Amino acid sequence: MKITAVEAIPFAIPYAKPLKFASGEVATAEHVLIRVRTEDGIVGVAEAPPRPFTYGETQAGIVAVVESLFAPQVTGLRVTEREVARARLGRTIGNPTAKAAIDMAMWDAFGKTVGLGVSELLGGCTDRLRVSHMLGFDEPAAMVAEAERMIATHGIRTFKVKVGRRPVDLDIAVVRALREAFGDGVELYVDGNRGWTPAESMRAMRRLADLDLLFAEELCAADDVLGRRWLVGHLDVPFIADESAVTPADITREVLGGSATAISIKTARTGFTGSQRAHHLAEGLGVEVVMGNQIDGQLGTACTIAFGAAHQRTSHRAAELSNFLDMTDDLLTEPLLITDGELRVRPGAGIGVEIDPDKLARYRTS
Ligand code: MUC
Ligand code: MG
Repeated sequence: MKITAVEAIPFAIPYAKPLKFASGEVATAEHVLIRVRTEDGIVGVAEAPPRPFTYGETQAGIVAVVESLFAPQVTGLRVTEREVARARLGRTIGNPTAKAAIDMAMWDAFGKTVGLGVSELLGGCTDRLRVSHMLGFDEPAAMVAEAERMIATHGIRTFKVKVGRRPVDLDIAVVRALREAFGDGVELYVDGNRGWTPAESMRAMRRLADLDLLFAEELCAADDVLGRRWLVGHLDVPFIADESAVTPADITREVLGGSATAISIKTARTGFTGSQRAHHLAEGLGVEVVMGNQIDGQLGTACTIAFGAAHQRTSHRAAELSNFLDMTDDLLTEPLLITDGELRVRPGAGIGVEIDPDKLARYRTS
């Protein structure tokens, strides 16, 4: 069970359709594959997606921090010593997706070592999740057409609509067009990625009040402390803290301070070990959880489904599991398949995926 090596391999896979949102844009999945090797010949895998506009990480930075700091701190540990790894990596500030990927690769190696799936090791609540699809910025007709395609091809009926543009009318037109096109047949919520001020957010939400939204997410900056509390206090839908509440301390501060009433758990930034802490905290605080997507590839998505399906609170709502559909290719030997609007936990030990060596050779950048 002892870890003998931790590798960080950068790769780049273009998107067929870039995702645009208020804080940035992703046109190529320039991610880092993390491999944890053990003395028994087991290889645990996970992917780290750099999101400079959210966490300050870059692809080169993730490779550098893993190779220079994290790999030496983790090598020699048993794959079960996740708390020791967490404490050691925690001495370095930031770098959430680099740390999370090492944690998840250790869990994958642990599951493969004992011959059990990570999802059952974490809690085994269900074997599938409903899928929510993220609609990036575009014209109303194009966003309706994309939703139509998702319904027809994958059976997806929950949509997170990216908002946060100025003037707010641009986004209001989109949400209204989606509701008019699909009626009660779809679930809709909005994510502003901090694009609006609290006052703009309030105005927009008032104008969307008749559209039966499930949630509003991160419409404005949490740093606008009083403005955000004022907004959240006036909304009649749960307000999801996403990038403003990554750590358990962030979640406690945002929820108890009245600046959030639900949270997004993203395994890409908190791994399985940190996501367990966020989940248990959400249960204790009595707030809803949505399994979020860090614009993950299929490997990251397999991690999200493993965690989300493990608990009742994370499997209740549709989970954001579909960003990989817009990539031109991926690294897995067997692609993930969304059918009837659901994605199933991968069978098999660990996370249940294998990396295709030919695809890795094609897409690795060093
Ligand atoms: C999301 O839920 O916000 C876009 C930026 C980010 O950090 O994550 C994505 C999706
Ligand atoms: Mg978000």
